[in-house]
Amino acid sequence: MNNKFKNITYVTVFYTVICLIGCSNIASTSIASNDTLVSDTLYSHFKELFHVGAAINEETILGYDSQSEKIVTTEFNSITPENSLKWMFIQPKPNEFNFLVADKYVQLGLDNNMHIVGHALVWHSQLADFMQDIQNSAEMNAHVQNHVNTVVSRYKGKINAWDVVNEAFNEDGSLRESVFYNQMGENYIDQVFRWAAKADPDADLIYNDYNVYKPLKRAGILRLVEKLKSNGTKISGVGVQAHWDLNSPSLKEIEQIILDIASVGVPVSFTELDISVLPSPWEMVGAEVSQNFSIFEGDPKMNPYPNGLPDVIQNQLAKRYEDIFKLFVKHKDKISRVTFWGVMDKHSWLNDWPIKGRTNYPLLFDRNYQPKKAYQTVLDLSTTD
Ligand code: 9MR
Repeated sequence: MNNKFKNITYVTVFYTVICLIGCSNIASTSIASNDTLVSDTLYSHFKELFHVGAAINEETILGYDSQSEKIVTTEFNSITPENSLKWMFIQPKPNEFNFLVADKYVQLGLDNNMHIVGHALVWHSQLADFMQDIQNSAEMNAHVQNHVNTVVSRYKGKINAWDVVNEAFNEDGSLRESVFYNQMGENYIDQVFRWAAKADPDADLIYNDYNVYKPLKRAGILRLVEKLKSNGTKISGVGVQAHWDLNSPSLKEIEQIILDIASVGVPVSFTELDISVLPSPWEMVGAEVSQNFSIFEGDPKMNPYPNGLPDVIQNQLAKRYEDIFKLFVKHKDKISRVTFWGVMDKHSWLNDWPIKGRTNYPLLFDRNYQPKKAYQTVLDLSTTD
């Protein structure tokens, strides 16, 4: 039996229990008296349009968080490893690979017939220490080629899409002077995509970044796509991270992202969607300040909802998700995947960034693994425009 059908039974029991405990803010579809209603989960609702995924943490991958795992396997048909496939964990020392958690991650996806994402092959952050010290181009090339080839080959035919290069651009659309850029030269992205394509010709190969709503940065990314395509280098799509908040970027800006990426002939994946509801320190101190916001730690003004999200903000969050998903539905022909950056609010990275120790509410499931109003709003959307 297809695992997704088995999961309909699990989700019936799961939401019955949850609703008996008391879920005030979700509509009658959650009352598990009717399998067809309960089986309308996020991924099944949008199944004909695009994949719906979640980034999962190590606890979920290793089976230490069964409630999270249940949500992942019933609500989503795609997964991304939040941290477990990053270079510092996979290859902490030269040619010493550790695939323990990564293997379990891939197995979880295979067991549940999911679209499996690999994140991220080449990224200046969460890189192994030894890579930071390399001062020689040939050595850098050899390590990057070895990493890409070893990791992609291991999961050939299993990992469906790779974030091949992550966050390579500055905000002005120029290339970031990362260790890769400095040692391998400005064509390093093309080279890395070629190595990835050679290791698994069937995998989708994505370039992934944040702040893609900013025109200059987006222009740099679009130039890259066009350059790779004109060189005959495979690139399958642009990943738009989508770490957004209640007001920014505007719907118009989001729509422009979709239109512009589609105009260079590749689909968009929203790879890391979450909506912060907390005040932004950038608004308080201006854009030029360094990103160390420790002065705000413990400041109640910057952490206004430590004991729960007021209904008025819960409603704003639901409306924001509704508006965003309406756009996604409108442009379904240009979008291949929408992935949330996490499963439930408790584990979101946004509780600790850009200010540590806050209580944020960016996802569709709350701290008690219950669906929020935004969840229901998204599920209630028509999938035809
Ligand atoms: O969610 C990840 C968090 O647990 C890590 O501490 C952090 C380290 O940089 O990375 C987070 O994930 C990032 C992703 O890999 C790339 N895009 C930005 C994400 C949020 O920082």
